[in-house]
Amino acid sequence: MAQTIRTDVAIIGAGPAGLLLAHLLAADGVESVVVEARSAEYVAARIRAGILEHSTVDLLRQVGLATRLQAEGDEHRGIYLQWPHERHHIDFVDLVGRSVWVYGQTEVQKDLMAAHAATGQQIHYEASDVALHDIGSTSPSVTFRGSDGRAHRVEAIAVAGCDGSHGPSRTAAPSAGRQTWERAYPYSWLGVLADVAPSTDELIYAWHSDGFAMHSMRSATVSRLYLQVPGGTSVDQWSDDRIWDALATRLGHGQGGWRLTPGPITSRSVLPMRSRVQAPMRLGRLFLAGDAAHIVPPTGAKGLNLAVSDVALLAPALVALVRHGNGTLADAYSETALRRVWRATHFSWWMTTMLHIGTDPFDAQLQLSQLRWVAGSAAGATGLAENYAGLPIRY
Ligand code: RFL
Ligand code: PHB
Repeated sequence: MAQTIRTDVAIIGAGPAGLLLAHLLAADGVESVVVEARSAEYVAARIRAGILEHSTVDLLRQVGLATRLQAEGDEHRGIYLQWPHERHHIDFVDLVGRSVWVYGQTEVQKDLMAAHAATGQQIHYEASDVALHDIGSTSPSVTFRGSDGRAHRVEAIAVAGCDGSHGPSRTAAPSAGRQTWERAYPYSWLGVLADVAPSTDELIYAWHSDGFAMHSMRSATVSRLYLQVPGGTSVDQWSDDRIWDALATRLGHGQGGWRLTPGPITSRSVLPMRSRVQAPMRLGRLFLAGDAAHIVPPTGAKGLNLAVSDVALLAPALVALVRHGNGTLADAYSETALRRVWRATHFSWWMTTMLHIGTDPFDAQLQLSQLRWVAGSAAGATGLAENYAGLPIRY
């Protein structure tokens, strides 16, 4: 016999979308139970995104989750956009009056886990066989096997699918009721973390004929760097020396006196690049948020920020539904969220295709022309700044 748990909202996935949703719901007196496939240690240690846009930081501040972010994060005015022999600063604060923050997703995740533990609400890590039931009815449920091997059933008023691109939520509804748009890119990113002070004060996005490169950071002593590599690349093909040599070439070591300081690499991984949007984001009493509904390539730094903006729209909709039986915001959720999702999807595709090298030399000339226009014209630079620093949550 499954052990039955009754709650207001069953949340699948304890990533940023799931845990932030639990936090926002708890602040309005709505109870939730979170079900997560991985262990707490694994979830807390995953290395992923690094940039928080303006509206994400505002929201985290409003809900009391920004204490460590403000003490340990780093506020940036903009980014550098470069191609061989030219580096241009795009100053978001001057252009659109908004900044971004460098604060790793790992840190956001730890803050969310600490806040969740403080509310005393239920969370089940290391859950297996997670399945959704009756999402078309007004009494949906989620079943799973707990880490102790026992069967559980969470009965709720609504289910939030925050379980990323490989979780069960996005395919829980009949395929006839949903539509998916996808774009696979023929390249990946090789990402490394290195124990060395960043060689730049703000992020560098570099176009180079050998392939795109990016210099990001996590702290005053930890750098995060990326290289465009062909799809299907294995990390074993890249020694530390090969990585630092490629970064030096593509990022312009020696140009205008700029130096890239190498250091010990502590982690490396290959990240495939794709775009995917699924609609609608609401299927009966199942609401999708974050990577469960959409994936963007990381070039626009939007994945984590979109997870946050989805949840900022979803939380008040679920509060109205659960506490007052009012479905107006819930009915509008998918359409409202998708407007912002498509804007970020276009921006991420645009940054990706402007900066990554393909096979066509004509495309390369168009990319350089586009980069010169973006960096050299107030209209071009403002478009990039407005999208990168982030649009309002209700876009
Ligand atoms: P998450 O963070 O993937 O969290 C989903 C959670 O659901 C759990 N889960 C399940 N739980 C229960 N039952 C199941 N059957 C489940 N299956 C999965 C997972 O274990 C996980 O804890 O999604 P969320 O919350 O929507 O947040 C989205 C962001 O994490 C994501 O958009 C970004 O991190 C994207 N991303 C990056 N973005 C950047 O801007 N820069 C980066 O460098 C960057 N690196 C990355 C990334 C995403 C990655 N993934 C998802 C493959 C690197 C990776 C590896
Ligand atoms: C990162 O620091 O991991 C990062 C920053 C900006 C991006 C992608 C990744 O566009």
